[in-house]
Formats: sequence, C-alpha cells, structure tokens
Amino acid sequence: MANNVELNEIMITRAIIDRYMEKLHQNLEVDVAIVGAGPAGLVAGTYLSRAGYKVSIYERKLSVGGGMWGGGMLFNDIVVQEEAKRILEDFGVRGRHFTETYFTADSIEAVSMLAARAIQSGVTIFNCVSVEDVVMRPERVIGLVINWTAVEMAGLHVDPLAIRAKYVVDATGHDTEVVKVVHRKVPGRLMTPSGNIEGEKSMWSDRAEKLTLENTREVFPGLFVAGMAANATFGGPRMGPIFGGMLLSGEKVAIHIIERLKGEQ
Ligand code: 48H
Repeated sequence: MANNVELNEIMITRAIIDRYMEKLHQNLEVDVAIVGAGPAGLVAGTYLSRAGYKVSIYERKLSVGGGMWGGGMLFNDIVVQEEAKRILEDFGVRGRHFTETYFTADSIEAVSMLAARAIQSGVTIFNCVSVEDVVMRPERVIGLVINWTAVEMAGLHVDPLAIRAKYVVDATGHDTEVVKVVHRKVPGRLMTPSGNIEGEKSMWSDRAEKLTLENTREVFPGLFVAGMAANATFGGPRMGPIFGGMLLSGEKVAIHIIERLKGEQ
C-alpha cells in the first residue's frame, strides 16, 4: 500500500531536480521577463499571465515581495489610495478603510496574496537568481543574463546563462538595475528627456504616485520600467510607504506590453 512505501532520499532529490529543470527549460524563451518580484513585478506578471502570455520573474533575494514586507519603518501595514483598492481586492487582499479615501492592508497578507496569485496565474518565479546583464541586438534588448545570487554574493568568477524574452520589465525598485546596465553597456540613448537615467527625487507622495504611472513605459526598445524603477529612471520623487502606485504601475506595464504583443501577432 502507498502509505507503507519507505521514503527514498534519492527519489526526493530526483523530484526536486527534475521539477526545477522543467521550469528552467520551459522558461528559456518567454514573452515577458520581469526583473524583481516586488509589488510592481508581481502585479505585472499576474496580469500578463492571465492574458495568456508566458512570463518569468527573476528575484535576487530568497524572499519575494521587495520593499512591501516592512510597511513603513518596519510597521507592517501598507497604505493604498482609493484608485488602487480594486487591485488589492482583485488579488484577495483585505483592505480596511482608515479614512474614506485611505485604505490599509497587512503588508504580510499583501505580499503573500500577490505572490500566490502570480504563481497560480501561471507566472514562474525564480528566486535567488540575479539579473546581471541583458542580451542585446543592434536594435533592441532581447533577453536577460542571469546567475545565482549565491555566486554574485560570493564574488565567484562564474559565467552566467541567458534567457530570451520578447519584452523585459525592469521592476527592480529604487536601484533600477536593468536600466543602469543598458545605459552603461548597450549602444543608444534611453527614452528619457536627457537620454540618461534622470534619478529619483526626494519624497512628495502625491506627485510621486501620479508620476509613477506616467513614467511606467518603454525606456529602451524592448525594455519597460515599472514601479519605483519608473520614477528612478524618469526622475520622479519617492512616495514613502504608499503602495497604490506600485500596484497600478504593474497593471499599466502589463496593459502596454499586451498591446504590443497583440500588435505583433
Ligand atoms: C533580480 C533584483 C535585481 C536584480 C533588484 O523594491 P521593490 O519592492 O520594487 P517595486 O517597484 O515593486 O516597489 C517599490 C516599493 O517596495 C518601495 O520601495 C517604495 C514604495 N518606496 C517608496 C520610498 O519612498 O522609499 O522590489 C524590487 C525587487 C527586490 O525584491 C529586489 O531584490 C529585486 O527587485 N532586484 N532581482 N536581479 N538585478 N535588482
């Protein structure tokens, strides 16, 4: 009988290796590769995947969720404004009115639900994988160069691997890491006013939240920015621990890319 079968360590090992290899093989060529599993990346991935596209997310850390876990200064609640409440609800996160127009949610519930919905919608998340470069052609970015975060942390000289994507999203937050590497190493100008990274500005919540949405767009052929990376790239201010802009930016980048992908069919 099945419950009398002695557990076999090699079978457990084989199961994990085979399943992970499956994920790797199935995500060598994707429609959209997202860098960063913070709130913007998780929302973007979910909406793209729900629209039927193949999406992988690469996250440097062991945990997904980026800067959302800690709420504000480790007080583990987030604030979301009226306009974004529908996205919280869509992901099954329970929001509570603080005033008529300010909502709060438990930050741990918010991260957990965003991550669960992303995976269940079909997104593959590779955690502990860092994106160190892009794959380029003369006219556009066509993929990502990835390596184990452990290799990066240990400073080992180990060559990376590559994946191909029709579109790449930089959702790396304040550090805007993919845009930085493109600016440094890929010939051509960024689609910013100066052609360079404009840089994040000091806090102004209202303006920052509005600009996050305006700044959610393509910054180099094949490369979009979302979330905090959008403001860091296009020169918007930071907003503090209000997360509506991050959720709406994830949704917006998904809508933009879906339009492009549909246009290519
Ligand atoms: C793989 C990488 C790499 C890399 C970074 O910081 P995040 O939470 O980003 P957003 O834009 O979804 O949300 C921003 C929000 O958390 C925030 O910081 C706010 C609202 N700040 C306001 C303020 O005033 O301070 O997530 C980005 C994720 C992180 O998990 C990183 O580990 C990951 O991207 N990441 N993953 N390869 N090269 N670089």
